[in-house]
Amino acid sequence: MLTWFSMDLRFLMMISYCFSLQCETLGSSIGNFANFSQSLEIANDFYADINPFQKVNSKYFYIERSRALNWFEALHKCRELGSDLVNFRNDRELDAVIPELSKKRCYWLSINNFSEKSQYISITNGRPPSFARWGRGEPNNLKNKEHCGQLVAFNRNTFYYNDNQCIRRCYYICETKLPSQTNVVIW
Ligand SMILES: [Ca+2]
Repeated sequence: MLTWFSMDLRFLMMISYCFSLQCETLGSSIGNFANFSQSLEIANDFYADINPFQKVNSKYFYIERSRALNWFEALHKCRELGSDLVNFRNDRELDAVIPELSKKRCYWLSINNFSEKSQYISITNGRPPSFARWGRGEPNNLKNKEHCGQLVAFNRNTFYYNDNQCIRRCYYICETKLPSQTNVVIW
């Protein structure tokens, strides 16, 4: 009786959440209560796995650690995760993420100067960044080929912003306020 009651309760919970959160494939999930996992919109009172993002202060960041890409590929990967390339708003945000980075690597940011050479804007909101920690003499648009913003540790010391060629391969950082879709498990 206890088992049946538990299964019924789980079933009712699943139905309830699917109706309220517009479960995508309810039909395929019925009959597999023990490991029911679906992609659902996050509810505030609901436990949600934010993987692959990690929370740093009030934001969620994803730091790519395995594959370097050009700026366009990096942007696409962030969009696939429902996020954008990072647009740090202030020193506090940047300094909180720096300990997670490798000084041997570069990381793409959201800023570029595609539309106007003298003006960097963020692809995240189409506006000039409210914060930028450019390295000394940067952005220098070396050989008139550098149009994408990256984070790099000059001389493997401290991380600064630098403009570089968008086709260069760097790792990248994605940001989102809250992952809009994630895996939720109901036991
Ligand atoms: Ca440069």
